Amino acid sequence: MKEKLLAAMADLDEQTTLALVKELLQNGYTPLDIVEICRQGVELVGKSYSEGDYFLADLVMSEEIFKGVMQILEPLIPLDVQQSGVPIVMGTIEGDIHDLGKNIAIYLLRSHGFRVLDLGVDVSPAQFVESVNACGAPILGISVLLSFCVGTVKKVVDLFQEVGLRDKVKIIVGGYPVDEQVKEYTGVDYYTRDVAQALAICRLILNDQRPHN
Ligand code: B12
Repeated sequence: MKEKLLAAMADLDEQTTLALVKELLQNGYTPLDIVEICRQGVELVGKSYSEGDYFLADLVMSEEIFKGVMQILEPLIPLDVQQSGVPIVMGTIEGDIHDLGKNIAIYLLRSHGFRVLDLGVDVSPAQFVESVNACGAPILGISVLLSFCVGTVKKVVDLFQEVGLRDKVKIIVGGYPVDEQVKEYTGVDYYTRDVAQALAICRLILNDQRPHN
């Protein structure tokens, strides 16, 4: 069933995708398991696009289907009403308007009681620095999907260094091109393409005492 969902996402078959999501839920899969399968599905869409088999309209379609999946899943992830404490600042890097992954990461963090300040997409290095400085956030999450925007992530890190705030904030990057090399090049503290790991990293940084579920 998991493979069928992956294939339906990759084939941009909306009806089958949504039906399978419901079926998987009934069979005990968690919303997070399903998000991960769908993420892999859209990754296949991206691969077909880069190989010339799919067009831009197909990328847009994959976004629509993913949103439909999230509409089913979101009500099942209870939002912790006691969102308190220091905020985590999050945004998509300048030049990049991809936000599906960022929004999922934010939703997951909020659903575990973290306060997250969402700066949206196309966020400049100066905006990131201003925001972290203004609210004293100990964590900054940057989403980057376009490889050519990785250099701008480095600019964010350099700007924090320049204004003397680098040691006040831990920076995590997430998104399609992130890996150990991107971490080394940009100078960020952590990278992840896995939202569950993102949650674990934030807990580690804040030494969070919330119950782990
Ligand atoms: C959907 C999509 C679009 C949609 C975006 C809709 C939206 N609102 O986000 C649209 C159609 C608008 C789009 C446009 C473009 N896209 Co596009 N897109 C994709 C696609 C298919 C899926 C991305 C996605 O949403 N994945 C699903 C999410 C859930 O996964 P994710 O982002 O990785 O996020 C997960 C983790 O990484 C993590 N995470 C993400 N962010 C963060 C942040 C933090 C802090 C943390 C902790 C975790 C975290 O949590 C998420 C949940 O697991 C990818 C293919 C791919 N393989 O990723 C191409 C892809 C990213 N796009 C690509 C391109 C080229 C473009 C365009 C330039 C196309 C064009 N010619 O115009 C434009 C760029 C527009 C711009 N300026 O940004 C390329 C990038 C190639 C590259 N190496 O740079 C890709 C890889 C496709 C390809 N193979 O060629 N795209």
